[in-house]
Amino acid sequence: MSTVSLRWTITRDSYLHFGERYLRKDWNEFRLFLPHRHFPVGTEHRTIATHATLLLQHSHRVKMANIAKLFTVRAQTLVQAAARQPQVAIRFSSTSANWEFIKTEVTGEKKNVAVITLNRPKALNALCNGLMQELSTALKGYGKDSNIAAIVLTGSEKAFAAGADIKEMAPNTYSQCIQGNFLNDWTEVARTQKPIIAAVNGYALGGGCELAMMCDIIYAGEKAKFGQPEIALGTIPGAGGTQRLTRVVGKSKAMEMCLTGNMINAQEAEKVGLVSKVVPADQLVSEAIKLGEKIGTHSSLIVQLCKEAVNTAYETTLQEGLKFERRTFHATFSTADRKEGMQAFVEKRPANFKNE
Ligand code: CO8
Repeated sequence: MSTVSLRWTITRDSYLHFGERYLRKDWNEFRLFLPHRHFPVGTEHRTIATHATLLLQHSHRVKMANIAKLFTVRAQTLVQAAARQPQVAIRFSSTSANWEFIKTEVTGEKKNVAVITLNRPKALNALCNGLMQELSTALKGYGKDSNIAAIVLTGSEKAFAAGADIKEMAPNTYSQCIQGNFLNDWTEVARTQKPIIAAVNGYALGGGCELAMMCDIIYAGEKAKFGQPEIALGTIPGAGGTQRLTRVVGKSKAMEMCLTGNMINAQEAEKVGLVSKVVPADQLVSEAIKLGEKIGTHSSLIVQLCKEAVNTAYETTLQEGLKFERRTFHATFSTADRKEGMQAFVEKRPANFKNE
């Protein structure tokens, strides 16, 4: 069947015009609602409208009638326009054009890999509060989106992130840090249930290195540099530099990095196990996307359990971890995907996972 393509972008202005009136949700919440959806040619606008309506209702329990008003007219226009472009797939998506400090896109052959790009080039992607809030919002959105199999987090060729924003942080006092629970909201990356891959080109320093370590897998470009230079600023790492780094590279290397502030290059980072692969800088993001796509060929339910089991290795003793792993392994036998995976092997065909 031939397919048609159309990207429907809801801009902030059009949302303010329709959405706030009917949905009474603010723009930041709304823009994460509509993940990328595909509709075959000939899909009636009513179907699309209903689909969007259900999605919204499911996400935010708002009144069906109100949402329907918003979508019926839009969907009609969408289908008419799609019929005039008989080549590509209909893409029904919300825009992310209003981010200030990040860029987001959904990519990969099956459109199931989200790429979040830190985008403060003038400050080498220094992690200011605004950037961390946007990152957190984007991650929560992709975390809830069942179409997304994996997330890639990247920066620019010069810097993944040069650390927390020193200029923003400098005036903080001890009591403000304590009372405001500084950095408490900065760990969404470590909380997300979806697999997340850091694609690090250039500097990953301080909070930048810590952010990469919160991800599940780190790929590095050939010129990447990792370091915990906080000591030179009269402070110490605050989001895992003394903890995650030590667990990954061992005490001696972690001490050396944290006490001197010296950086290590990509090749050394691979040698000590901080990164799993070093690739040419210009291929880094596409390699990370390929990795996300490969993960996306498996059952997302089982991927989630597997991620949890590996993470448990960091949190518990070996015996407790082994017990958790065994029980989780047993639990997979209650899933349809375990049954399908083994059946497919026996029948010598690819598995058709349903994520159930
Ligand atoms: N914060 C604020 N601005 C920064 C930062 C930063 N971390 N890093 C770079 N910039 C700014 C510079 O001030 C400069 O801006 P301007 O042009 O306005 O002066 C611009 O980015 C370009 O930087 P440079 O001119 O210094 O570029 P160079 O190529 O000469 O040097 C370096 C690149 C080596 C990366 C250098 O910029 C540098 O040393 N940066 C600071 C690195 C650092 O100390 N990082 C640790 C910060 S503390 C921290 O991260 C605490 C962790 C808290 C937890 C976070 C949880 C996620």
